[in-house]
Amino acid sequence: MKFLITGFEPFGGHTENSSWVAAKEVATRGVSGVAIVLEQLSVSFARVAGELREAIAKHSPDVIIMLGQTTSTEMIRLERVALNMMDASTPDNDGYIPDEETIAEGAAAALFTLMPIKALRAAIAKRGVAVKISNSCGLYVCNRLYYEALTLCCDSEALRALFVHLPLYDGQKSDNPNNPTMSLEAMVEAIRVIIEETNDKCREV
Ligand code: PCA
Repeated sequence: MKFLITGFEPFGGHTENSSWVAAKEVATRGVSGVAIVLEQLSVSFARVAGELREAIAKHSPDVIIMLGQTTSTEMIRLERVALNMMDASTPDNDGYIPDEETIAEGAAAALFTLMPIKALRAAIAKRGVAVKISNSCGLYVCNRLYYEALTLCCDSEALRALFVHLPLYDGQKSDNPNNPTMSLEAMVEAIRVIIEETNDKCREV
């Protein structure tokens, strides 16, 4: 199976994005029996969907694992749902601030992942990494990306996608002393578990 792992460029005044740091580390270490390709995406409402489509056309993955950073969690967050809405209070990296804009006119208000998030949560927790299922991916660029990915999954029977929000990693602690962090090791472990479990489940079918 081929997994496309995406992470984001830095945004919001951060010099790094934990999602890209973790994505690179997962790709470097690899997972046995699995092909992993990596793409960095822009924190841009206007460009992120096109970048995802290009990455899919380039790599033809079976599974897309999208990673994003959030300062508001100390746990890995497996995102269940993407909403057909863009709204922000801070600009994206193009300087754009959407005000309750629909992503796709007339399309579903919400799209759900078909990945087995409860089984993945259990598998990650078993390795001792703090994890939870989240029912809101926010309304910022991560949700915009997830809505696109889940739309593409509706169009293609075989494609699966999951968005995972990560806390800041421990290397960002000194720049963000008031936010929770998680060790890079734990994040990489969680993502590798997601890949291993997904690969195993698909081989059983
Ligand atoms: N997090 C943002 C966008 C890029 C990222 O890493 C989000 O949660 O929407």
